[in-house]
Amino acid sequence: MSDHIVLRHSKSNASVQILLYGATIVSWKSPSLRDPEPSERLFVSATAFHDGSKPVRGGIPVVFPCFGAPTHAEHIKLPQHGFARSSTWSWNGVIADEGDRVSATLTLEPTPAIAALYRRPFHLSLLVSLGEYDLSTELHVKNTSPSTEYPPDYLEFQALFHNYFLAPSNDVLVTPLQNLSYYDKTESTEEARATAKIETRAGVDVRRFTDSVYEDAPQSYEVTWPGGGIAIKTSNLKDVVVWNPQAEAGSKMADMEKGGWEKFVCCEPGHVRGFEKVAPGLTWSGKQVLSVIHNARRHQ
Ligand code: TA6
Repeated sequence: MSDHIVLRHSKSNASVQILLYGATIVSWKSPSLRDPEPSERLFVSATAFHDGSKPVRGGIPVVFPCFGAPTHAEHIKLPQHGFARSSTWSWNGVIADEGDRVSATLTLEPTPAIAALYRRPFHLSLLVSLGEYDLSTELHVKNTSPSTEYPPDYLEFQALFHNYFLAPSNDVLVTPLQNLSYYDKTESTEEARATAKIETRAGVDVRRFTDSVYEDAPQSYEVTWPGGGIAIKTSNLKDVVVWNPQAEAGSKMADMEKGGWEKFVCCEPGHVRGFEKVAPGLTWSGKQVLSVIHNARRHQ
């Protein structure tokens, strides 16, 4: 069995490549109405690790069950951003081609390596679906606990799609985030990082080192730059993170190519403030639809 899946859209020749490692999408090539030749929409660092020693630096890593450094008692042994993006997922070998969409589903259950760090039973599935000009990813989290106790043996988790969009980072704007409450993780003290701010900008840029967690966001965003853009529509992902390390942080990352921070913006929908909780036998799902913006406005 190959270590990756390739989906190709027969009508637009769009394509997506998904690694079983981390269920990480490492390429999404899509045409637009203006340019019928598919072009890469995601950034992957040229110095990303591909040997399974650490998560791929780029593409669309899946963050589960914790975002950032773990804070929940059940997550305390886990690495930053949890284990989903550094575990090898399973694929049933099926590519579902429905004509207008082509999709594949990957699954993850506790492996010995996961169980050594995380004692909860769970079943994850990630549905990746490629359209003519869009790509959707949908994460299902099932609590497979057999418990019938009361109160229920809830599964508590965070989840996020850590999208790295290929874009000229210094010309990017993310909208609409104005008037939202957010937390600035670039602040130098824990107290400042834990203090909510209000976004005053109509369009958020990442010209400086940016690591902002917006809470209770509109679940519909546009990431645009002169002549390009991606629209994001989500369901059940109430928060969104905007990140670019710039040279300040990017130059210290072993798997970030030199100057890589000038080539991407991360706009990451998720549930990362507080924890989702799902009762035994039930399933939570969170979805994003990424669409190429065909007539991206030129910025003022
Ligand atoms: O999503 C933004 C963020 O949480 C940043 O704080 C930065 O750590 C980034 O994720 C990358 O994290 P990683 O563990 O992949 O180096």
